[in-house]
Amino acid sequence: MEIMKRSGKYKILILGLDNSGKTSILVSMSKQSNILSYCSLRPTKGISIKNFDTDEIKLNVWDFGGQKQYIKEYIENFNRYLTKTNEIIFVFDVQDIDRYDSALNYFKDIVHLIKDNIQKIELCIFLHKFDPNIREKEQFKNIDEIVKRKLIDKIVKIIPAQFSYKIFKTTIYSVFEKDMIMTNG
Ligand SMILES: Nc1nc2c(ncn2[C@@H]2O[C@H](COP(=O)(O)OP(=O)(O)OP(=O)(O)O)[C@@H](O)[C@H]2O)c(=O)[nH]1
Ligand SMILES: [Mg+2]
Repeated sequence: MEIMKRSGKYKILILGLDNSGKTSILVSMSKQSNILSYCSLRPTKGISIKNFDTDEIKLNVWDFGGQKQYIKEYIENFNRYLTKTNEIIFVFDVQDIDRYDSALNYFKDIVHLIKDNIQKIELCIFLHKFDPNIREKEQFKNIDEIVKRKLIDKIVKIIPAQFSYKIFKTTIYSVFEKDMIMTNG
């Protein structure tokens, strides 16, 4: 955030598997959004770049569509995308338990690629779709324990000790909620 104060510009990359909710999160950040904005969402084709400008900050957000056919190219050219990046947000869909491992593999590749840049890059992990009523559904009644064991513990193991990171539980329901549950910085 110091960099943002100095230059007024802040570049964020938002990554994660397809359908994890990245574009929806960005819609939630936009002042113009309403319920119809969510209905018209389609899978993002490649990378979609959006600017959220206020008087003080120019936020430049790169939304990396997560469908399989795009990911290989991102990994191959990631150094290019990283130029002037201040923050990376990686989104996990907590409701998509079958694809936790696939999401973790993608996350591992990204962490590996930013290892040498980390001094300048903030790493945020969103455990997304943690909806207010999630525990009422039979298949998610133990979601806290499942997320801890199958996601958080593994995420923490992937991140090298010298990295600073923040992990949040997020949902687009109840407006956009962002509940920090862990940090080492
Ligand atoms: N239950 C729940 N569903 C959500 C939440 N956020 C997004 N979704 C739904 O998840 C689906 C996928 O959302 P997108 O925002 O298009 O996902 P994406 O990560 O941008 O997907 P790609 O563009 O393919 O990478 C949509 O049906 C959203 O309505 C949330 O917090 N809770
Ligand atoms: Mg999208």
